[in-house]
Amino acid sequence: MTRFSLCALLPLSALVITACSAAPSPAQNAAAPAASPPVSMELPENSPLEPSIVNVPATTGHANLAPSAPSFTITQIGKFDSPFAMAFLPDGRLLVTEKAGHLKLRATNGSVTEITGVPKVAADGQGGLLDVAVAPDFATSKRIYLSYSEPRSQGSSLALASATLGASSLENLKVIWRAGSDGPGGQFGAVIAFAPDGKSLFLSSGERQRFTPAQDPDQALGKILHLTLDGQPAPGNPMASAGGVRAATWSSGHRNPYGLAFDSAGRLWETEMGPKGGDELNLILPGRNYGWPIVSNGDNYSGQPIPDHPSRPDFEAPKLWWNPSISPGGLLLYSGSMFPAWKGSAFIGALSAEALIRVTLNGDTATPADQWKMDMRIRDVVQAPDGAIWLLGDGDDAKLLRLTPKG
Ligand SMILES: [Ca+2]
Ligand SMILES: [Ca+2]
Repeated sequence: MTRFSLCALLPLSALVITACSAAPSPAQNAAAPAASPPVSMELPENSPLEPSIVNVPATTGHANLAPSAPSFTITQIGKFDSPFAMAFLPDGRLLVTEKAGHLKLRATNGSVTEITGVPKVAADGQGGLLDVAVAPDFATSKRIYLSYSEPRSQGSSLALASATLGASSLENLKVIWRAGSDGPGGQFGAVIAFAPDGKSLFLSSGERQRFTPAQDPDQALGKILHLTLDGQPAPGNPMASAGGVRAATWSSGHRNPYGLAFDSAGRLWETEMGPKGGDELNLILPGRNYGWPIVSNGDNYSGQPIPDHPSRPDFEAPKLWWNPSISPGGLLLYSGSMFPAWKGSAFIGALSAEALIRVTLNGDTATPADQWKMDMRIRDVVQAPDGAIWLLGDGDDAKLLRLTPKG
């Protein structure tokens, strides 16, 4: 009998206090999840068929535009190796994550140093060191947040850590939240967005190409979580009294959410990589279910159809969707003054479409406005303190670009 199957036979109370918990590492502060029973390392190919659902085709919200030439000046200002995300410090320095497990700090003069003390990551496929976010009170706390795929005894788990940023190292590193559901599978989502009041945070958690966990209220996969700054379920969540994963859940039924940002009125917007032809821009509302994997305006990569969103109007439909796929990465809600005409617009970095996409927002309504051909896969989009828009590429030799008005 293996260690894992023995653990599976023990009652939950025993699991918590016995050696079934994974061996502690120096960075394990959040309650380490008990080792799970043996999990299949095979991923399903298709979403589960629900033959009782009659397909009602989606007819509104299709957002693909013909690509156009960029209408701004593009300046290359750096290069990174398979980066995932970037975030500005208040003084204009830039933190960049590289999936292999490197946290880089770019000074305003362009020089780049590596920050030591990052947690160990499971760097393969879509996993590794993922998002970086700078605490709203960074000026006094020096606190940053990192999301990453944490190596587990079976596969990996999405984890969230906080630390204080020293001159060239992380200090006081604490793992404050773990998804659990250890096992195989790529897309972690992993994007951090602070609430407008700066007192809590939202974290996107992908379904890791496993489909059904997105509809399982007891698995933190395929969810948007709402947590305190210390990684606990935020008070006031839709299922706050239910405990466990449910208490931390803000919304469910997501596939692979790579963009998460608030607009100036406090609405939370999300970009989500769907299956083939089903990429989405969603307005995230508390307690709502966004339908994956039961409905999608796209279909399985195998060609097996999935009923479109109007087939199940009880699920929240996307405001916009893209077919062919664009593979949305980071999402920026622009609030700067360098591009005054674009204040309030959403900017989406597209990987497979190799485009920067602008969407205008008016209350709850989203309208596609521009799809600029950038000739590179775009992983992240952020606003610099001066209002310039910075783009981060993807893969080896990924470019860092600064966009400024023409002329
Ligand atoms: Ca959906
Ligand atoms: Ca469909």
